[in-house]
Amino acid sequence: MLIKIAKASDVRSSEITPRALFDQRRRFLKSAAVAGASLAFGSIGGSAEAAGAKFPDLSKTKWNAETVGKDLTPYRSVTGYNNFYEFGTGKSDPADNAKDFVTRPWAIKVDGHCENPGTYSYEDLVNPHKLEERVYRFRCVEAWSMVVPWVGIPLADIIKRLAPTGDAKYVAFETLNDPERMPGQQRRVLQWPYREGLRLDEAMNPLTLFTVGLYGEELPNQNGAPIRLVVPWKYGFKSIKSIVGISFTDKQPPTSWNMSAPREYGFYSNVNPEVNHPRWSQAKERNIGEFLKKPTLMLNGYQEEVAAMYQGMDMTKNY
Ligand SMILES: Nc1nc2c(c(=O)[nH]1)N[C@H]1C(S)=C(S)[C@@H](COP(=O)(O)O)O[C@H]1N2
Ligand SMILES: [Mo]
Repeated sequence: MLIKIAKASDVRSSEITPRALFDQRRRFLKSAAVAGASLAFGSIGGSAEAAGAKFPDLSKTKWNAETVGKDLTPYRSVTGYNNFYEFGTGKSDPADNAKDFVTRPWAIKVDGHCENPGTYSYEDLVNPHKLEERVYRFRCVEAWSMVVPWVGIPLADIIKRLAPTGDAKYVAFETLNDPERMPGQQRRVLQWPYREGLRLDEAMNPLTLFTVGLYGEELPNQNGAPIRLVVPWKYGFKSIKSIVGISFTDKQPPTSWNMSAPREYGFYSNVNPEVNHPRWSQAKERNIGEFLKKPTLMLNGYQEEVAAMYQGMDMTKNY
């Protein structure tokens, strides 16, 4: 009797675990990097895979799928269920409406209290040989979560190059403001541009990632291409997408969600199961793609790395 051995290509994608898919993509990307030039024309598999070839030597970190101890959220969920109001307020709007968003050339203006202000290109800031892969839990304020292998550089490395002066206490970030290219900005659901900010020590914390990719590929537009933050102990909205401005300030900068609903969203927005949102509980979360809810962890499980920054602070007042 013949035993049919399924080839990877025979397995329906719904049967592939995120982890297996990840390894499979990895192998593909490795061979893609070797294939090199042909990819420049997008002849194999389309632009997402071709872009992946730009990350030839991602370094592994202590934050990996094994140490995080959770199944990765499938690629299609991470890239198909998004908040990116510049491209619409529905969860599938960003994937639909950001398809043609052009992210090269890309410039980031740096100003405020630092020694190296100026306008930097994507290439100035992102050295492809310095990129790391970090599997982080990510918790949205709307009580869904995911586990994602991000690709980036510690924000601290970027900030050190920009050399903040003694007056710099906070870092403010801004997203592109261009209603022609970001159609969601034609409605004033938020005051544009989208703004976020961190205290300088939070920005310099080793966890804070200046992020350019996920699952070994360049960030899909709906996930904040070409550069976004990932601040994994804070609610998702702190992880600002498509950054065009970095400013070192002496005062706490205004942030979009705090401006829009100050009672609901504070400046800190640390993940905290003990402080409920005025309209819903924050005690539990649902990993997108999973059925059962699970308890939310204090600081999203990153206490060891970040709790010291908040010692003596009343986290219920500084929510
Ligand atoms: N510029 C900008 N950044 C943004 C948002 C946004 O609407 N605009 N949404 C935030 C919210 S609420 C979340 S939960 C995360 C979602 O990131 P993801 O789509 O990659 O999962 O992006 C954050 N960054
Ligand atoms: Mo969010």
